[in-house]
Formats: sequence, C-alpha cells, structure tokens
Amino acid sequence: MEKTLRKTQDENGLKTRVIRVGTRKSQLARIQTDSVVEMLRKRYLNLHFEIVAMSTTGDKILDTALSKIGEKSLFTKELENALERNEVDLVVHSLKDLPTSLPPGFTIGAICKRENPHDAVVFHPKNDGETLNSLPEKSVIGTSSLRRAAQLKRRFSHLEFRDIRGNLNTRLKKLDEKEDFSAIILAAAGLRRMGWENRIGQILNPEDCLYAVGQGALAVEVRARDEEILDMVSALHDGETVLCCIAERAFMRHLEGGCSVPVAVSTMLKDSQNEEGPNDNTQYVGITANNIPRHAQEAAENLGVELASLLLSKGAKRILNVARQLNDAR
Ligand code: DPM
Repeated sequence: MEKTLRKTQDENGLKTRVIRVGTRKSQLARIQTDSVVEMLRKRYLNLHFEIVAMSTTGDKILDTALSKIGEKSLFTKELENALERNEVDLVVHSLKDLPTSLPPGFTIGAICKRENPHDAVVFHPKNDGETLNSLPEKSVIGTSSLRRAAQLKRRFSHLEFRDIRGNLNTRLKKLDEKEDFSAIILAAAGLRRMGWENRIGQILNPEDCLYAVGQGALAVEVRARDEEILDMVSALHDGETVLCCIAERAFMRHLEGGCSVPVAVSTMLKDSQNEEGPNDNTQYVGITANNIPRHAQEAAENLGVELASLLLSKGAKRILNVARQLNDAR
C-alpha cells in the first residue's frame, strides 16, 4: 500500500511525521478522539497529530431510530473511505458502534481501557430523586435502543418506552425542555465524557439491564497493513478490555446480531494471570493485539462463540427473527 508521509518542520528544523486522526463531528466523538490523541501525544513526543472531523450518514439521519436504518456501518463508512485514501491514518470510534466484522483492509489496532460499561437513567428535573421503580404508572421513558427497551419493559412493566433520537445534546434538551419524557436511558460512559455525570440519577446494574457489546470502550481503527501505525497505536491496548470485548464481539457475530436486534452482555475477566504466551503477527478476529497472548485471545473468542451456540441451541434464532420482524414493522 502506498504511503504518503506527511512531514512538518519543527522549530529545530527537524522533520516530524504528521499523523492524521479521523473523527466524527459530534461533541462526544470529538471529546473521545481528543482523549485518545492526548494519550498518543504523551507517548510520542516527536510526532505531530492533526484531527480531521467528518460527518457520517449516522450524523445526518437524525429522525430515524438507529435500528431502523439497517446499514451496519452507519458511523464508520465515510471514515473508512478516508483511511483507504490515506487522508487519515487512524480513526477513533466507540467500540459499540463498530460492526463485528470490518471490511477487508481494516483492523482495530487498539482498544483502550473500558470505563463504566453500564447504562444510566437521566431523569427530567421534576423527577429528581426518583428511580425507575418509583416512577408513577405509565411514565414515558425515552430510548431508541431495542436492547434497552426490551430488557427494561420486562423489568419495569409499569413504564412506557418511546423512541428518542439525536445526539446526546439534542436528547438532553428534548428531556429537559419538554414534558414528553420522565427520563431517558443513556450510556454512563458517554455521559461522563460529556461532563454530565451529575445528571446520572441511577446506574442500571446487570440485574436490571445488561449493556451493549463493546459499550464504554474506545477503539482505534487503522489500515490492516499499516505496520507503522499499528505499532504506534498498539501501546493503547488494555489487555482486560481487549479480552472481554473479543468475547463479546464473537458472541454477537455468531448470533448474527447488530443494531437491529436486542443483544446484551455482562462480561468479567477471571483468572487474569498475565501469563506469557506465544504472540504472532496474525490479525486475529479483526483486532490486532500482538502484545496480548494469542491463546488468551483465542479463549475469549471461543467463549463468545460457545455462549452464542448455546443460546442458538435453546431457540435464540427464533427470538432474534421475531425481534427483527417487529423492528421492521415499527
Ligand atoms: C449503539 C446503540 C446506541 C448507540 C444501541 C444500544 C444507543 C442508541 C439509542 C450500537 N450505538 O446501545 O443498544 O439510545 O438510541 C452510542 C452512544 C455511545 C456510543 C450513546 C449511548 C457512548 C458510549 C460508548 C449510540 N454509541 O449509548 O448512550 O462509548 O459506549
């Protein structure tokens, strides 16, 4: 693959490689990209990082529930095109927005340490101090996530669930400035990154609501054959997060889940002995993590596949098909 090495002159006249980092334009995406670039800057003082912001289909279609659009690479396609054309060298995503199979030529070069993976409830100011349980009968909760609605409807059957779309800023506005919703459900990680942690009224533990595959982790997508960039970003890998997310993504892939099916997880790493094992240069399951023992990655992948097979053998396919049909009919 041809490489365009962009160079700038620093004040000492030394040539410095310029690394271009692609991001979506939303405030959350910018904050996430800035945090990853900050980590890279601290490690690579001689490199110069430039951020290139782009709109994606997902940013442009604001009035349709994500699960209805059907396109898997809603938030990633335009950024991958830019990677392919060497206009950017790496792209920062929320891992949960990355399809479980990437198009050929791309790989996840780093998965950063996961923060709180749980979902959170943000209440209308007039409901300050409430919980989902204590809200009155027929209170309306905003979420466009089938995964959240499916679990919470069952657990809190006195509540009603309605779609709410738009980026985080828009949703919070829709909640606060109108009386349509008593509360909305959002990822705790996104709220914290936006500086809105104080709006979290309740964290949903796994008994109430399992989280989405990859939720709370940031991923760096790169050209699969760009060894230089792969080497550079691999320093950001967090071993525990990588193994949990390999398992979750294998589970989802094997179930053939996606945005349009309610699939949820809760993952914990046990027996983390940090044992050394053989590493090689193969890009395994779409994630390149040569600094993490290969046998551990394989074990994680197998765990995800086995759990999915178990559920499929108990009739999961039928449930997923019904969920898809119901979603298509919405
Ligand atoms: C995906 C879903 C949502 C996002 C579906 C799900 C939520 C959609 C909605 C795949 N991507 O979770 O079941 O509520 O209508 C998204 C958010 C973050 C990444 C925002 C959020 C931030 C948290 C993170 C949207 N993608 O979930 O509140 O980095 O994990």
